[in-house]
Amino acid sequence: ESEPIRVVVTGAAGQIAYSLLYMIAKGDVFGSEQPLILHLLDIPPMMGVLEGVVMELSDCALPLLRSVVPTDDPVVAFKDVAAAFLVGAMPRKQGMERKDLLSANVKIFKVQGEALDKHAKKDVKVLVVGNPANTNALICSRYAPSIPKENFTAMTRLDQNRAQAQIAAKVNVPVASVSNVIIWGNHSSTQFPDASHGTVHMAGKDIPARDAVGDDVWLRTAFVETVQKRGAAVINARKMSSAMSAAKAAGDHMRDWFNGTPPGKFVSMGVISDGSYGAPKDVVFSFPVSIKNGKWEIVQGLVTDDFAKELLDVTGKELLEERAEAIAVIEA
Ligand code: NAX
Repeated sequence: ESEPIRVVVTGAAGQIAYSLLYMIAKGDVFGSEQPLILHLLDIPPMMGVLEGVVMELSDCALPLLRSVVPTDDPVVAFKDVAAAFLVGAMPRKQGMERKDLLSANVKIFKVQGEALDKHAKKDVKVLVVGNPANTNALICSRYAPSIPKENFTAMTRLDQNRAQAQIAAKVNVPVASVSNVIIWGNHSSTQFPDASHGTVHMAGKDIPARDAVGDDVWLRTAFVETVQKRGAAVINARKMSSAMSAAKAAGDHMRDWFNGTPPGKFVSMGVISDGSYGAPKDVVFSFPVSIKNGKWEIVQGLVTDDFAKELLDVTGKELLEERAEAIAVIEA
């Protein structure tokens, strides 16, 4: 039997973690053969709530879960971890813009970057969920110089899943029939959900999503806006931000990073930009990636038209602004 791996979830007393911890602990992410030790980090006022989460994990009687380490100390939380889900942050409230969150949250990710640098495994895979996710991932990586930059990623998988669900509903196929829909740029309202390289599996073969949808105007307007504003729509309806779907997406992201993507298929992840597709360099930008042996590569050679170039430019500019604001906050 394999040795247990250590996995940390921050914000472990929060609502995303409440769904995510169960998924991880039952084997949905690292596989049904991989035993786990879960490290749960939250802040001191949440330790009582966290104790309840620990009780419930125990009461789930999950065979893969070998032990649970609840803590408010980043040193304990990040010790020897192979995977880190950085969920903990101040969540966006109704009517709040993501920018308002930036100053509060980048400081958290500086501290956690430093702790990862000192205590985590050097090949730790880090997924930042807490917003502003892309910029938090960038800051975290900067304060963890002994860990490769490629190991810090930000979650845009929820946006991808939302986009693929919209296409599936439009075409009336099961969601698993839709692939290769791309989220470009920032996990924010400037993101560009792009179905122009997507495929839909119908009648035994993959056909272009554009042909399956048969409505380019919809793909450039209502589709884009619905995906961009889906987070806000969920908040308006539920009075709380997306949690079940965010947890599912975080599990999808990490599972694919560890296990790889099938030939010809790609997924979207916020990764350190090398300037591909005209994106600014050295920001965490969501690109289509294919994954093999635990390493992602940006999919090259996709043709982007003027409409796409314009939207890529807008979201890239926002990431440059966020980076400048984040650095100003940290250096103040
Ligand atoms: P909750 O407020 O339910 O939980 C957050 C938890 O983080 C709380 O228990 C809080 O005490 C804890 N926390 C705060 N500071 C911490 C620190 N320094 N160290 C450890 N824990 C800390 O929020 P939840 O709904 O779970 O959302 C968490 C984050 O995910 C938010 O930033 C939210 O904006 C972000 N989201 C990101 C998404 C994405 O696609 N990238 C989508 C869903 C979600 O909106």
